[in-house]
Amino acid sequence: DLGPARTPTHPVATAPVNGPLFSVDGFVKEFIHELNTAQGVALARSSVNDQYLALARTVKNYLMARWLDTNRKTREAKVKTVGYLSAEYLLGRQLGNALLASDLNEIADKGLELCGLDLVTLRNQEVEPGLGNGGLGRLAACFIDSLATMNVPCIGYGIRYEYGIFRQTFVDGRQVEQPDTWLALGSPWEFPHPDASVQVNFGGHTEKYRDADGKERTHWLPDWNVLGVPYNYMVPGYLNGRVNTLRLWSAQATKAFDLPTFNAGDYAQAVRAQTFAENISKVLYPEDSTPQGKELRLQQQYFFVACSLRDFIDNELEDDFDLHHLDERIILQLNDTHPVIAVPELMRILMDEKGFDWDEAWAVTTKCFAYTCHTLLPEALEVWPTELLGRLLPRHLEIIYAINEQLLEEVREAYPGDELRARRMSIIAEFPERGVRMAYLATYAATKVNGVAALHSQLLRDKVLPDFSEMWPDRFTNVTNGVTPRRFVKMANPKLSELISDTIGGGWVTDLERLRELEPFADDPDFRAQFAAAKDWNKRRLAEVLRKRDGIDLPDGHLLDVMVKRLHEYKRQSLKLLHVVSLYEQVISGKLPVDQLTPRTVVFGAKAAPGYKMAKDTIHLINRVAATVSADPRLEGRLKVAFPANYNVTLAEKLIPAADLSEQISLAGMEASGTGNMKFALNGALTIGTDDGANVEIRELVGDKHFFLFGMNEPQVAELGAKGYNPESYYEDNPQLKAALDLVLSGHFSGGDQHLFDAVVYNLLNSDRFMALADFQSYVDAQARVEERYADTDAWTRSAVLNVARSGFFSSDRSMREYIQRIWHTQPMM
Ligand code: 9GP
Repeated sequence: DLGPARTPTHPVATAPVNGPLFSVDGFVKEFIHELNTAQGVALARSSVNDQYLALARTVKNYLMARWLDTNRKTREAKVKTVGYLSAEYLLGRQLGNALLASDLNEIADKGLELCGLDLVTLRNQEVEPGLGNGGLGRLAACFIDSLATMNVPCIGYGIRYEYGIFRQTFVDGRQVEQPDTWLALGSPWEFPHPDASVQVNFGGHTEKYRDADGKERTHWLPDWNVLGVPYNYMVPGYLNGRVNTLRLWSAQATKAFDLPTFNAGDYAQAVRAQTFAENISKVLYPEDSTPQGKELRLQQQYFFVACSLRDFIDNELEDDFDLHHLDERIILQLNDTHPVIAVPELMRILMDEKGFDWDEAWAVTTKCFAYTCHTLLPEALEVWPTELLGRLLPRHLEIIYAINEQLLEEVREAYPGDELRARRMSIIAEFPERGVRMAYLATYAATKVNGVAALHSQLLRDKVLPDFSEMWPDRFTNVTNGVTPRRFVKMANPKLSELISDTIGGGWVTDLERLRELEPFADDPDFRAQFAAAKDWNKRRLAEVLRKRDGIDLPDGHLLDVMVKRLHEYKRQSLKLLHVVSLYEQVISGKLPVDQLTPRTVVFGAKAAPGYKMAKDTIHLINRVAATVSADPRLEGRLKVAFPANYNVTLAEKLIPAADLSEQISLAGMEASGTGNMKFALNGALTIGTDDGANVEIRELVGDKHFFLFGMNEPQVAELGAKGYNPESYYEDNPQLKAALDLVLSGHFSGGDQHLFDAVVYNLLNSDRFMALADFQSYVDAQARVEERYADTDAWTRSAVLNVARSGFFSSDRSMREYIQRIWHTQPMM
């Protein structure tokens, strides 16, 4: 008996209990059973890991019936499904979310207590699946959470990397990467289905032949293949009984691949072959926003989309389904260009395997895809060399050429004589080498193309794809990103959640705009006091985490100033660092009396791509500054810099709720959206930020007075770039900036070594592609306004409350609603 499915808007406290697990006794029985049978240990002899695994399985068992039920109902209803194609899912820990979604927290807590165990300890045992780099992968995880909660059929398709994003450690302040062995202690959340494996082909050549009707057809004769093994994960909706599926593919060698070698007696070579095949899903590429055009990465991309399309067509549709109507059953969302090879793959399936002619296949394909672009950095838009693509996927390259011919024909027809335009719009780039512009291919094939914040979508139209948006203006749209309030408020910030629910009821968890009802309470001193108390509690919790995890002491009573995101020059961690160095320099040189310094702790969290030297040098410099500043007695403990290693979702869930100030300081026009910015605002931090990405919308919504804006806007950046930007002139003209940079150059942070940080400093002085020096003074001025507001506790808390109350727009539920209405045209199931 599944019991009645509850509507998500019900407050948790009044929810009826249902099912056998919904009693403490039932829960304990199941837990002990799992411990005994799956782990093979008695409670008295079990390790924390045994206990965690048994608990995870207990919760999973509870969700299991709902999952099967969801699958059955969805299949029977034959409704349209969202096929979210993403190379990354940055899931974060699963247990807490599963407990929340199934309303088992209290029962688990009590049940474990009866066993003499502590839920928090068991939760902390989980190693998060870090199958993503940053914002793009985390967004995918938020989106699938929202779709499940909104009762919308969705299958998330991706790759089960054996090693996710590397574990960052610091050695003498420098980043050292360690492999992320997230599977080592067991992976209770996944269901492998080797029986449902899919074969994926690579290499070889194509041949033409005539079919029975005399039509010319093409045949791909690949020369190697691998198996894709699906691993299913549950994606539970919040208190609604729906459990969607995330299907991640793992690569294995096929028999065909290694048997001939093995039979020939070369055992070692056969094993090497196996390793070669399994390499495909071995490791997540750690580049964020700037992909490396590596062969293995293209293999990964094709591997997972080929598996996913095959899986959907063969396993999710009825045997006799007419693929001419494929768009009635699936919309494939391309998360950035990584899965775009799915476009020629679907064409290939329809033409070469299902006998469609070109026009039929194209008509279906163009209805089945939509494309989201997540970047503006030109170097982040993937272009695959035709040499590589043709070697790995010869049939796909032929199809891409044919698609391009058709595109160019359309362009020439629409703009006769404009050969330059045709060349600009060609999917095939000629320089610096012949390559396939995956963003153009996606744009041409998709029903809709969207950016991820209003400004970004505008710039996408105007600067990245201007010819396409001129030719097909209706194809372009914007959906501003969002984040799931379940994980990032309800779960991460229990005290604030309690206060909100006590004040306006629990409906906000699935209807985040209701946070607006908090607005009047910004003027209620009692409410403000409780709000501030929740923030203090979060700070104490963070202090405990950082002490245990990193040996970092977080001082009491400081403004907690947080910059957490990937280390990238465009995000400008160097600008934040210059501000810190400048404050420090002013105190030690006597320009600023130490008692006039606002007590402040600056926390950085950032991983750098292992091959990104400037980013790694910046990390090194931050760590050196942190060590020097935090230890200097002249600051009397009023300024501290902390850089906990290995920032990840788990740490974010502790850091973000504790923050007072959110640093969103990218050069305007560079950050597509940002999603950290939303999480901070929703947790009552005030933002200091540029007019970039979703900051623009955050500021509009929370109000100018409650957001610290600084720096050039995008047109000003463009103008300065066009005029010729000379960073050194800012250094020469601004004594405060000069003093800060000179202090770095003096060797003060590097034990007297005056050249250790030359690369960072001279890059700023001579090139500064992201114009940190140009925005320095404006940033420092805005920080002064921050300090002024912070000194007035009531005014600060009032602004913080208003940030929460006015940020309901940034729920990923709202993003999903917009995708559904404007892009996917799918329906929630009743
Ligand atoms: O850099 C963007 C970030 O601004 C955005 O919030 C995120 C989700 O849309 O995507 C990031 N883009 C990438 O990681 C690569 O395009």
